[in-house]
Amino acid sequence: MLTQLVTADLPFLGAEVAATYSQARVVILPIPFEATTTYRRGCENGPSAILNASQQVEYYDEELEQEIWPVGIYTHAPVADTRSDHPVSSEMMLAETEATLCQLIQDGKFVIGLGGEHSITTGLVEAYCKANSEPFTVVQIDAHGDLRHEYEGSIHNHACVMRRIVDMGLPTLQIGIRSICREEADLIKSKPLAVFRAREIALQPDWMERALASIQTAKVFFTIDLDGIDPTLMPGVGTPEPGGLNWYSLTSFVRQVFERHDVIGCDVMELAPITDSVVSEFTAAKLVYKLIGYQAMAKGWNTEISK
Ligand SMILES: [Mn+2]
Repeated sequence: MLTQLVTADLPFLGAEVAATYSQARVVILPIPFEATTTYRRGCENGPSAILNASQQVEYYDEELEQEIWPVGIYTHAPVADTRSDHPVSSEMMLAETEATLCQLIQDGKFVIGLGGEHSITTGLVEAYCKANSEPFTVVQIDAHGDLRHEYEGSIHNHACVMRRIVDMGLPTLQIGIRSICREEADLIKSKPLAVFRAREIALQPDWMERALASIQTAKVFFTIDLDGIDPTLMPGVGTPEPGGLNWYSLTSFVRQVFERHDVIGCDVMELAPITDSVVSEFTAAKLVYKLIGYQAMAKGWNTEISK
């Protein structure tokens, strides 16, 4: 058997601007777990690729007109790592993810999870359920509904993650959907669930106002499956689908959610790097920096560089 070396990743943006854990407001949590992907494999390498690509992200955000890193960004060690020699089951991954996040929440950190396959989100959302007595909306950017009860014999398949969250009783908002099976279509109608299809996003300019208005809770958790983005911009995903959000629809929608709601946490999932192209991981890394920047603006965090 080939022993795969798991080398230590660089911190998000680079060691030069990394905060210590106690200083950090933001924690990047890599979860390089892959067990149930069904088409192109490789998402267990997603977090490392994003961290490496982040070394090339400009510190100054030209949209927000300031450097964001002084808010304090700490990169956690990977959890539920399927690249290691120890087998990690879906149940172990969920338990480890939830336990790690519970501690980070208790320490007052704003956490961005990096996947890894989308099933990880169940563990993250479980931790926020424990920490929040009031309900929050899970806003999902994705090409797929992920609403199957089970897939290929597992209820923890990545194609089932939003069904687990609907079963928790949390409100959801799905953005960019363009691939669902009959079971999912029936569930969307019968519940009914709030879904904005990719087609309507491309063709109806008022979609964003309507989507924002549909969020009924003050608190929001964001789960971003990178395949929600147009695959010409984001080819490095396991299950690409034609259509999808462009960069400006995505970032302006995300920014407005941060401005209008209390975003309690985020994840960026399913990056499966492509050899000889850095477009996908760089776009994902820039998106992560945007999430931090939008939260910094919304919360009024100090971005002054302390001397
Ligand atoms: Mn998904």
